[in-house]
Amino acid sequence: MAAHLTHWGVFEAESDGQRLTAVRPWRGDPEPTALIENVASAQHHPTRIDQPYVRQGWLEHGPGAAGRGDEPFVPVSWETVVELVSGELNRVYGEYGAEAVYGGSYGWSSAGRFHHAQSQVHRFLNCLGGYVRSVHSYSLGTSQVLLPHVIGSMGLFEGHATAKSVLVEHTELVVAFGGLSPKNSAVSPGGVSRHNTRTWIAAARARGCRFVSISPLRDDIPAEAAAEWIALRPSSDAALMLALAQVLDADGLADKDFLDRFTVGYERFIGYVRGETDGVVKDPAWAERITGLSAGRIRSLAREMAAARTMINVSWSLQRAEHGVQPLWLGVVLAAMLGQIGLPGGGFGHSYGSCAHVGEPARGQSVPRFPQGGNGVSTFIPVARIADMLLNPGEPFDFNGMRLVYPDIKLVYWCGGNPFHHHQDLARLHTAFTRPQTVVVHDAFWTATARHADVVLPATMSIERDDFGSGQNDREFFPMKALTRPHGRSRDDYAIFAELAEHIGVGKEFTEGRTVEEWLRHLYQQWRAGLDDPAVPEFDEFWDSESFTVAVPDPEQVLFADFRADPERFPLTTPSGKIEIFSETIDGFGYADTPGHPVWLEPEEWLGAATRFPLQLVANQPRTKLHSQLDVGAHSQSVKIGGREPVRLHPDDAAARGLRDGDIVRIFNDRGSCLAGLVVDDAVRPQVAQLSTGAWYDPDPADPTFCRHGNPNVLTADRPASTLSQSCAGQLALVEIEPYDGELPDVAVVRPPATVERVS
Ligand SMILES: Nc1nc2c(c(=O)[nH]1)N[C@H]1C(S)=C(S)[C@@H](COP(=O)(O)OP(=O)(O)OC[C@H]3O[C@@H](n4cnc5c(=O)[nH]c(N)nc54)[C@H](O)[C@@H]3O)O[C@H]1N2
Ligand SMILES: Nc1nc2c(c(=O)[nH]1)N[C@H]1C(S)=C(S)[C@@H](COP(=O)(O)OP(=O)(O)OC[C@H]3O[C@@H](n4cnc5c(=O)[nH]c(N)nc54)[C@H](O)[C@@H]3O)O[C@H]1N2
Ligand SMILES: [Mo]
Repeated sequence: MAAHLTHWGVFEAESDGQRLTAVRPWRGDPEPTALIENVASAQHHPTRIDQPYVRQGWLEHGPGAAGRGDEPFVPVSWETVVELVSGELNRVYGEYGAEAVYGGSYGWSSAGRFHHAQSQVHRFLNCLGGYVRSVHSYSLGTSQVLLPHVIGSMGLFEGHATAKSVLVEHTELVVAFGGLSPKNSAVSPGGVSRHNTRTWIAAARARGCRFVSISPLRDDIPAEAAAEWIALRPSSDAALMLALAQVLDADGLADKDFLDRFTVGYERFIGYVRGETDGVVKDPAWAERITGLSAGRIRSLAREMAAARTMINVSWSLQRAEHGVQPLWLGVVLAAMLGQIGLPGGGFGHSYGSCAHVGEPARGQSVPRFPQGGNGVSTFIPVARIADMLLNPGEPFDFNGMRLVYPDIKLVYWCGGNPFHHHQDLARLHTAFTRPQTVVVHDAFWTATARHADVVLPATMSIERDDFGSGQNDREFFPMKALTRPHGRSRDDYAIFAELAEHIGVGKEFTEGRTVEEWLRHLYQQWRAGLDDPAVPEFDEFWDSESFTVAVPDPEQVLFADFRADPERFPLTTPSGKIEIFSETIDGFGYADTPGHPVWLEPEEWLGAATRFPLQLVANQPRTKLHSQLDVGAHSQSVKIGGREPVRLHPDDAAARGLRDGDIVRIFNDRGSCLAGLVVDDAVRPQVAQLSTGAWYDPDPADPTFCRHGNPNVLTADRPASTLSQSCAGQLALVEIEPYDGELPDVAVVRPPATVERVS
């Protein structure tokens, strides 16, 4: 049995050289997840890409030929495809320069540090002169822009947070905006060795900690929390938080000493809360009308928060929505008003339920990475502006105090991501993808993105190659030996880029003359030499071991403890060195949708403004897979209804529409529609429909706005969360649901696309 690391956990498997014959969770994992079942069942699925393919029109008529996403593919040899891609790269770099190549290539790809797909494609494109890149993530695009202005750059995606073990010991009340989802903390970028969500929550509960989950879904927090469920209207958290602040202020419960010493701008903010600036007191009665919660409960909750050691947890989902800046910033402000930031178990968390690594104490050592080299192009976009960029070359736009211009992209290179899963308003993206002359995609599967490419290069899965890896903040660093040989004629991304680079004449720059094995050894030895720690084994010993346990210097870490102890010596990296409740910087940008302190702003799509589309769609992360990965795998397929993704609806809303459990329904709004299988469930707040992301986009050939499979991104708006962040707001949208009476179309995306033999 050999251990293997995935973003959703570690498994042990046997293999007959071609396929995994036995898969079971790694012995060390106390809370393994069923997501590991997707791997073996998907490996040789018919949607696995078995060899290189080129779109027929592109092959016959050259770059720019129409028909992308709609045409059959022609199987070609590796020799031919290397000729074609290197020739096309030479042409585009030669005619238009590196500024015409988009290589942002956002996506999670697979665990494993060396074969990390983004590192591979970025290094390759850097050898050719560079590429237009993307900044920030779909995960945390608002936070990554806002928090440096408000609390400083605190290694957010690295999960900088007070350790969960400290919460277990000290926290008396967890107020979890967006819950503490056990499905989300199954996952972490790079992998998770020991899942512990239920364990830490049960331990805290056993000690007497109370949990309040503020969320449209009851099961956004594990049963072990025995949580109070406060089912607010989605998108109204900012109003609730303002009312909590109002009660703290009116009752004299705000910690004045803390606010004076550690924050700036409180007076301007509290003037707004008191109604001094706009004549509206943001009290619980005001918030009741917006949130749908009782004013009495809002008032008592504020008092309970002030009376206890309270952790305010704001899930990442709240900032992946229109005006996502506001509840995030208000979470920090509330924690500052309670005066518990920097104390064990109190303060602000972001977010213990969003990924497994949050609240795992920081490692003493990083792990080796594949170097990407230098990018010769400085132009970039905020990651979620991909469609805007392709549709509006030369157009200016605002972002975080800058005025940027969209470049004119001729060639898109994607390796390790699935924009036709992750981006909003997929029909618009479909149009945007008609603009470049050429699209090259590497993937292991015929995802919708591969189907929107001109050249499709078949990548290996991580089980088919040698690597090593470790998740963010994870204590185990694993060798990852190949478990099987590659499927069909697929190749490692590294091997593909090495051959292309060789053909273009930059082979030496890309490979430095090393094979995969030599790179693993080299990167490891370089890393080990930098550590100067005799406890770290030599490469050969590491490679033959199950894993190496990395040191953790401060297992009981408390976020901002230093700052609280000595703010002069350990200032925050904000302009004032303090927590900015009012930001002169943001105020100075003059964005109407992001004033200098947090406020309540009504979104365009929320229940308070719902008319024709009376349901709030929650398009959250899927429970049975990671994003769109291995959607054809057994665990993901086990919850589909009639082959469609499940949508959950409250019994009252189902009854009002004459819908029953198991029905195939049509979900729609003005942007698009999709089919889904209905699950009637009172764990969903009335007026809410939950359809997770991840079903492979399966457009009707005549209508890209209609997905036959249930991808919610045909329904979401491609609207930035704010001008400040230009980030993804895909979590929420307004929709209606009706019975689907038509003849049920096939889900075609679970089969490979049409192919034709080469004509000439
Ligand atoms: N409506 C809505 N949309 C959302 C969100 C939401 O909350 N609501 N959430 C957003 C968030 S937070 C995220 S992070 C994104 C996720 O979006 P993505 O990260 O793009 O989604 P994945 O499905 O993980 O895509 C990874 C792709 O890489 C491929 N792959 C895996 N390993 C390799 C490899 O070694 N080489 C190559 N070449 N390919 C490989 C997989 O087959 C898969 O197709 O989605 C976003 N979209
Ligand atoms: N199983 C699994 N785990 C994952 C992933 C996956 O694809 N599958 N993806 C990973 C990635 S890339 C990321 S970025 C993280 C994302 O982590 P999160 O952003 O925290 O995850 P989501 O599931 O999108 O949202 C969490 C919950 O927020 C609630 N919510 C939505 N809108 C509102 C609102 O307006 N107010 C309140 N109070 N609650 C709201 C929803 O009920 C939802 O279930 O998850 C990671 N974990
Ligand atoms: Mo994410």
